[in-house]
Amino acid sequence: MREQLSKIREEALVAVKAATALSEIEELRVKFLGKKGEVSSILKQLGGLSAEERPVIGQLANEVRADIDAAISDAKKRLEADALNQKLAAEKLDITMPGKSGKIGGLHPINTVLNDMIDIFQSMGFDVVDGPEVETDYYNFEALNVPADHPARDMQDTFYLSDNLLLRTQTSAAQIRTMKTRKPPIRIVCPGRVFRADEVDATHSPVFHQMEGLVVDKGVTMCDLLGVLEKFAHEIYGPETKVKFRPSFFPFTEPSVEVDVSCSECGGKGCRVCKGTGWIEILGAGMVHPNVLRACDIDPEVYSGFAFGIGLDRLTTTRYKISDIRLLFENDIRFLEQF
Ligand code: 2NL
Repeated sequence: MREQLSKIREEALVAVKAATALSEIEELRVKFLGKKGEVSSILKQLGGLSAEERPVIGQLANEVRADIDAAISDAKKRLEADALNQKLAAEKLDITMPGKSGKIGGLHPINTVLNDMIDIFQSMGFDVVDGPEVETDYYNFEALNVPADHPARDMQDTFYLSDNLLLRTQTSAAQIRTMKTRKPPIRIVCPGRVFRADEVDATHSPVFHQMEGLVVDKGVTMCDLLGVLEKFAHEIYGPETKVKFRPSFFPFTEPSVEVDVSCSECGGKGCRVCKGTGWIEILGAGMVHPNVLRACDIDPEVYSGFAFGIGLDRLTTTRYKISDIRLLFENDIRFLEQF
């Protein structure tokens, strides 16, 4: 038995030392130290020994068990350390490598222009209001004093969804709603997409962007209109820009004006951008027509107001020297990345 135990110890220590996987170690533990293992089977035979031999062999068996146990612990530690080192080597991170930066989105040039415009009007005390793109005939035309036989109401110019519903041709409807729900003083701008059944070319698109503005209070005059719009033009184009007001006509304002600024490209000498005139038209405006105030239950004998409509698309194409309005709507990333 003594020899058997020595042999078991030798065999176990060699096998454990040679093991290359944790699963192998577990197999060896079962084989040598398990309930039905080799050391246990020796211990089971102790009963057959003499009273002198039993404690001696018993002690030896326990020593063998302890030695094998220690060897197994060592081997486990060794293999676990190996596994960790392998993992660390495989997942090694080189913190000196150059980084990969993510793609950051940017603002569409129209939104950059819009944000600038909102800043300018907010600094003059205007609130921003918006409304739906699908409107009723009443809010888009009727309340704005546009008569039933006006050419703008023609199917050729406006996208009708039904007899009564249409895609808004200007953002005025949001302002009509504000006048019907808020008491003056009112000072608002309404930016948004608007729609007209235009043929597409380098300067026309059936979808475009507009910002309308409205001021209603006691004692609002044409001078307030001229001052606000001149301030706007100087903020957008620079303080040296000349501003010119021309008489015009809109059904919803009386009197009406159109506003030109001196061409920012040639300084007024005449060039391709201003078609040789030295001036660029930027907006239309006027004093709110009494019929429009009346439609909103505001007494034109007590209150007066002015309104204006500014197209964003041409402001954007002239600012960034974009030759074709269609580029603004194609969402080609190679174009948009330039802004
Ligand atoms: C242009 C000029 C304009 C308005 C829009 C307006 C709105 C209300 C009452 C009166 Cl609620 N007027 N808007 C006024 C004058 C001009 O737009 O060139 N549009 C394409």
